[in-house]
Parts: sequence; structure tokens; C-alpha cells
Amino acid sequence: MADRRKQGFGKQLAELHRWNAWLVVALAASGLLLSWGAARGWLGEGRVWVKQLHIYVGLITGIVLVLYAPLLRRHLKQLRGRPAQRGNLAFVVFLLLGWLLSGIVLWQLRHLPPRWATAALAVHDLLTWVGLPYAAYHSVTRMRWVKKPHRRAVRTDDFAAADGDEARGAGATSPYGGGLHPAASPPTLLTRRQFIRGAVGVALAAAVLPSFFKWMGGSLIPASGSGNIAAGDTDANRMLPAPQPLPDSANVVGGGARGNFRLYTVTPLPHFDSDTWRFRLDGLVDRPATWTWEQFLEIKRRVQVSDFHCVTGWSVYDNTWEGIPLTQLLDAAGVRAGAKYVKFYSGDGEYTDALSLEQARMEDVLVAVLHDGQPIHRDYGGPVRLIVPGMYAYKSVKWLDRIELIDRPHTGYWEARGYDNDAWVKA
Ligand SMILES: Nc1nc2c(c(=O)[nH]1)N[C@H]1C(S)=C(S)[C@@H](COP(=O)(O)O)O[C@H]1N2
Ligand SMILES: [Mo]
Repeated sequence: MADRRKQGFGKQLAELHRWNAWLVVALAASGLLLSWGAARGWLGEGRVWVKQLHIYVGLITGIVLVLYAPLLRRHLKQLRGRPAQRGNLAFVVFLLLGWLLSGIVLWQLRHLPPRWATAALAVHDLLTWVGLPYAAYHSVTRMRWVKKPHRRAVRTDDFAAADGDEARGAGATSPYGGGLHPAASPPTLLTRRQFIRGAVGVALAAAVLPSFFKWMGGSLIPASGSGNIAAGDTDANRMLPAPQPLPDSANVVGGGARGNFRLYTVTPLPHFDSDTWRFRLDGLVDRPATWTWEQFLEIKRRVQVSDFHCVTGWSVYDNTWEGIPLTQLLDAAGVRAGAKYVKFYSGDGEYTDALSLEQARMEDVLVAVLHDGQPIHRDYGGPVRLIVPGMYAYKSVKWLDRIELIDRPHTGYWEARGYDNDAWVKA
């Protein structure tokens, strides 16, 4: 009678564990795909679907947690005297809750202040850095071949058996009951299991730690003045002469950007040379114009400090941008009466976006040439990129080389692939 109940409980746990494992696999795969910058171009519209999938699967994990909640007390009781198992359980529940809550904030970020998204993304990423290697270690070291040969035959539906002291040995193969060695083990320096565990742990650490520390340095602890978009010798662009910063820009009045840009592109990275680079302003204007680099550098610039928000949750605060206010360029060109929208073209030949004329005339919309006193690096849109601080950064076209005044709406690159045309950042 009591045995039946125990067996039912064990089955329930095993079922939840299996569901949870597969959900985590699906979340890891979709999440890594989403965070992989280079995949943006070939994913295209698929990115928006993968994101939806990631969100739905995440919410289902929430349901699994809710179903598990009433079993928690009994599960903990069952694990009494097994601190390693309890620790594992607590850590897994902590991971899942952390992922879920930060994920909900990221999912709803358009309705929340950007600082929330910044914090949620840091949590989501950190848990992923720690949680995925842990999950990989957890599943590999519990695979049957890692166990002692004589235990290979034991099946996971012995969860219930793990409840009874007499069955602890058998429970060793289950995710809830492992960790005990038979007293009769021959005295070896390292058991086969310890060795494999150690090897798996070392391999995972070697694979993950270098990029983890890189991420720590960049995203988790946004160092002031670390702005990663300054052009160094490694800039693939060859734009001569270099633009000379205004005093406010040279002094970095914003104090230095806080946070890191994530390199996004939907094409192979383009590069530019001042000999062939041209900037055009045309369409419904009285005086269409084409500038060479040298001519372009003669246009009066201004310095602005503003925050930069990507709709995927990361932000870079306090950027000191120097560039030409778009409205100044528009006035110089003489916008015709029929013009209603402004279309922006990237020199990558693929990316475009658009603003209404009214939006384009907002005073902080900038055709930027310098960031924190340095030429904008090729990777981050140099030599010239658009900056629209009031909107999510998919409006901030990189490698901007043409502005066209048009009379009907234009659907930009990401908007055509499912992003909202309304990109306003809620303050
Ligand atoms: N040409 C071009 N411009 C672009 C993009 C792009 O992929 N190609 N991505 C946009 C998005 S979604 C963001 S968040 C920012 C990222 O800028 P960064 O690569 O300098 O970090 O650029 C925007 N402008
Ligand atoms: Mo973005």
C-alpha cells in the first residue's frame, strides 16, 4: 500500500525530471541561437520565431515548476541525509526560477525601463554561463556508461525505491538518488566514476571559462570608459584623414560609455575606403548632394551624450557621440512638400530603416562619426552610423551612406522580419 504510493511519487518525479530536461535542452538550443550574433543574417525572420519558441518553452518550464511545487516538501524529505542531492535540487530550482523571472522581464522589456532589461539580461546570461555547463556535467556524469558496470542495469524508475534506505544503492542511478558508493569498492586511487567526472568537469571548464571571463569583463561589469568601439589599428576601414574630435568629444563629456555593444550585422562585415566612400542625400529634396569623405568631414558637427538600447535587452549608457544632427542635413538639402518619410541605407547593401519626417527631425537624431572621441570602428558601423536615442537600436543603421526622402512608408530590414515598426523606448 505505502509502497504503491512511493512508487507513484517516484514516477511523478521521474516524469517531471524528463520533461524538465528536454525543456532545458530546447531552451539552451534556441537561446544560444538567439544570442549568436553571426546567425542574425541567415536566421532573418526565423529569429523572431525562435524567440517566440524560446519564450513559450520558457513559460512551459514555469508550468513544470508549478506542478513540482507541491511535491517539493516530500522530495526534500526523501533526500534527507543526502546533502549533495539536496544541493543539486536547490541549485536547479534556483536556476530555473532565475531564468524564468529574468526571462519574463526580457520578454516584456518594451513595457519596462531599460535598466530592468539590463539587469535581467545580466542575470539571464550569468545563469546560462553557470547553468548550462552544470546541466551538461549533470547529464553526462549520470549517464549509464559513467556508472559502475554492475549498476548499468538499474533503471531510473527506481525513484520510489530511493525512498527506502534499503534501496539507496539502486537509487544511485537516478537523478535524485545518486552519489553512494558500495562499501565493497576495491581501494583504488580514483574510481572510474570519479575519473570520468573529473575529466568531464575539466573539459567543460576549459571550454567555457575563457569566454565566460571575456563576458564578465565586458557585460557584467560595465567599466566606465571601456567603450569597445574605438577604432584602433585593427579597423578594417581605411578612412583618411581621421575625423578630428570637437573639445567635448575629445574630453568625452559623457564620462565614457558604460556597457558593451554587441556586434550585430546581417551581412558579412563590409569595409570602406575614403577613396571610394560616398555619402548621398537625395529623393524629395531641392538640393540632392553627394559628399566625399573629406567633404563630409567639413560639415558642422555637434556632441551629444545618449544611451543606446537594443531590443534584445542590452544597453550602452552615456555614449558621447559626435556627428551631424539629421535635421541640419535635411534643412540644408531643402525637404520638398511631398516628403513624408526618411529612408536610411546601409553601405552593407542590405540593411535599411525609416523614420517619419517628424521623428527624423527630433533634435537628438544624429549622423554619427565619432564615439567617445574616437572614429567609430568598422565593426560598430563606422565610418558613419545613424543614432536614434529615443528608439531601439534597430533604427540606428550602421554603415549609413545614403538618406532618401520619400513620400510613403518604408518597411525596414527587421520590421519586414517581424520587429515592431514602433521602436520607442519607454522612459
Ligand atoms: N547595417 C546594419 N545596421 C544595424 C544592424 C545590422 O545588423 N546591420 N543591427 C541593428 C541593431 S538590431 C542593433 S541593436 C544595432 C547594434 O549595433 P552594434 O553592432 O554597433 O552593437 O545596430 C543596428 N543597426
Ligand atoms: Mo537590436
